[in-house]
Amino acid sequence: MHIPTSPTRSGKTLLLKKLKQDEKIDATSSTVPTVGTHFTTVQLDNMKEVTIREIGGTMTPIWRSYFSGAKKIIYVVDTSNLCQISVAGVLFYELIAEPVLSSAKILLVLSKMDVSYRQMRNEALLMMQLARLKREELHRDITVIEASGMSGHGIEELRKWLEV
Ligand SMILES: Nc1nc2c(ncn2[C@@H]2O[C@H](COP(=O)(O)OP(=O)(O)OP(=O)(O)O)[C@@H](O)[C@H]2O)c(=O)[nH]1
Ligand SMILES: [Mg+2]
Repeated sequence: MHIPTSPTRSGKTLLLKKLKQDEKIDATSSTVPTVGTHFTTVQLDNMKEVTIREIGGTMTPIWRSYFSGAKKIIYVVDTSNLCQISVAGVLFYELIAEPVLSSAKILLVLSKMDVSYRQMRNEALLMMQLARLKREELHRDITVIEASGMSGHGIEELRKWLEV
């Protein structure tokens, strides 16, 4: 299982920390950019464990080499920074068009919701042309959630998605 990214610091590491619940997170929390990839094991409610591999933002040029065998993909987009949405959209398209991921379940996480507005979320989806992608890629199972590793918003939803 992987968490690919958009090129800027979209919030993957903080989201995983929050999901793992092993550290208190508040406004003073900080992360360092993930160098290469990083494995995190998360305990789910149904006594199962999942291992998630974060693919650091700098790894997108070679992220294909990590795709084979992935059953679920979590793609994290920073909704508080619309300047990088078009790049995030292109990479997302690359992801869903990838043949080795044709049967993978895809979760699109709109992150940093604590510092973005609802209108920005709608703009982000429009700019990523999600409606069109869903129409044209009907066979794809794409779920969208809003989340924040800082406030914990959406973490339960993310957990549920990992459980099924
Ligand atoms: N306000 C706010 N800031 C966040 C949130 N998530 C992450 N950040 C901040 O955004 C920056 C990048 O977060 P990371 O979690 O390291 O991002 P990343 O996607 O893992 O980045 P790379 O590993 O470089 O690909 C850090 O300064 C975080 O504190 C969030 O939900 N809300
Ligand atoms: Mg990271």
